[in-house]
Amino acid sequence: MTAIQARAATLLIAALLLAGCAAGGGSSGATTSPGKAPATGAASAVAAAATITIKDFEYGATGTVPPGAVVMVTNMDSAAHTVTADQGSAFDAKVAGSGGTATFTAPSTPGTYPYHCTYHPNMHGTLTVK
Ligand SMILES: [Cu+2]
Repeated sequence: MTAIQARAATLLIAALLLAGCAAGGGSSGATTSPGKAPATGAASAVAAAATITIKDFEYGATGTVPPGAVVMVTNMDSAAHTVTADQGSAFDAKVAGSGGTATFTAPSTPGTYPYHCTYHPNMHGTLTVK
């Protein structure tokens, strides 16, 4: 191998390494962005993808949220409530009354997640992750 060939080979390896790093960084960034809900118009990554408003001991419409999305809960009742997954420990948010708010992270696995209030077992809602 001549000196020129050796140098060319070194440059080629360096270029491949750089390309590999750039591709890796780009793909990891791309995997996080689909988690955001485009319909909400949220400008910030920390903005809630969905909101559940509790009023008169009823959960407002939750709609569908992306996996791992941040869901905000607002409680308009004077009594405290929770948003607790019926099965497992997928999520469990306690929300103080009189306009209190709390956030929880939606499960990363798509599916339908029924939830309830631990204080008022007659309160039920459903969170859809898709
Ligand atoms: Cu309650």
